Amino acid sequence: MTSIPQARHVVTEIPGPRSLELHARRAAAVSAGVSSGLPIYVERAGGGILVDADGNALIDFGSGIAVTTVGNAAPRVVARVQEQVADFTHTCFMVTPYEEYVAVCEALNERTPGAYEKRSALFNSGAEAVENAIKIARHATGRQAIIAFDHAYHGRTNLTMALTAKNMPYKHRFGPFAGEIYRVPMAYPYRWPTGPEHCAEEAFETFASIMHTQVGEENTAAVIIEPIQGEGGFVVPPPGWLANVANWCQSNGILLIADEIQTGFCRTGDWFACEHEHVVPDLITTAKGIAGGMPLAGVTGRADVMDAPHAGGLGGTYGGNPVACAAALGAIETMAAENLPQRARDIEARFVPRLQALASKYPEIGDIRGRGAMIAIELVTDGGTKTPNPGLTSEINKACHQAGLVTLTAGTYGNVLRFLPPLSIGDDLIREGLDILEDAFATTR
Ligand code: PLZ
Repeated sequence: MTSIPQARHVVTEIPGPRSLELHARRAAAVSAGVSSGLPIYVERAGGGILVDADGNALIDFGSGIAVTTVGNAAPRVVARVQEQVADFTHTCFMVTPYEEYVAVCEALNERTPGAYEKRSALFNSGAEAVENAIKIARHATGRQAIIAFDHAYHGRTNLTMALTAKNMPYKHRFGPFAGEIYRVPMAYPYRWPTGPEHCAEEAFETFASIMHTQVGEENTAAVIIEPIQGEGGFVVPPPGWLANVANWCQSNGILLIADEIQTGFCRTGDWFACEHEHVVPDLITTAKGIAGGMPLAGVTGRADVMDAPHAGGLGGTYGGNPVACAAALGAIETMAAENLPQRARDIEARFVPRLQALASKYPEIGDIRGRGAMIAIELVTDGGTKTPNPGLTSEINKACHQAGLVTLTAGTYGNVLRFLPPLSIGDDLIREGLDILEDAFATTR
């Protein structure tokens, strides 16, 4: 348990004077290209609370974008990190290896979907994991084309910008982008033109047709997909669609890469979101929740695919840093010991009825979706036209911040309010956070 009192406590304006001071200092030191959604400067965090430099205690519905799934400074993570950091901090696994890296790969191979023999490799960030999954897929298949979906988010490096769909803020003026990336429609039930009931079938047909006529199955190395889209707005594809895509990939010798960087590690109520659909990808990318906040990422997959690149073809100075690996072992142990998949499902059960009640009052809530502790509402001007309402989304988001609740937005149209609480948050804080959201609607609208 964390020593931080699990209670919201707002003592200044948000952000308060000390945070504003730090923010001014930052403007003179930090690139303006790096921005913060809620510039309170954090000093401590744990359970479901962030404490800022002014002594405000805010409820955390963001987990640092789905990272502190086990909670901030989770005891098992802290203990392992402290021990490791005192033993040694770095040798470079490519120079002189160590056990912690191997143990994290073993845990990944064991926990990820797929009964086949697996291998893993470790990296520093989600984007780096995606880059490496693509490298491995191209090497293993001898093919070049990579397929990504509308609304996809896979990172900010050059190759992953090419995979990411949204221009602002991710791609604008940062091109040219990597080649041999093709985009296909996402099965987005709420916005499917002929209605959600036709989404699964028509989206799959369009996908298969584009693949055949514009790309060529035999040119395609891999299809990469977030089983539930994250930055794109928590888009949950209709049941069966992902399985159809997976089967189609398999029959065409195309690898399926599941990007579970945001959905993975208990976030959606199972260890991995693919499991809900009984889909077994060939490769899976993980990061975020894997290491309780320390930077670590992985690519896990079929042994024959993962072993395809020549020795020395994969790597990096810091990939699988021993301190980050120790943190991952502590985080994974916490997830299993505390049955965090179940906790994520409990959290869903606490959120959804409250959001439904809110939606019955406010027609601007067009859709409620997500799984586990990855839930969102999509805001529109009205339920009929479904015109995105980014203005209201931003106002509600700000009103929550002012009241001491950390919320995040998402979505291609900036009109999705998303909730990603740490799984260590208590029910009282969830209730209070949802009260704040309710007040935000009452006062903003
Ligand atoms: N794949 C599915 O969600 C990171 C990005 C925030 P990195 N999402 C948060 C931002 O604005 O930069 C993400 C993801 C999925 C890949 C990534 C990339 O992970 O660790 O941020 O590189």
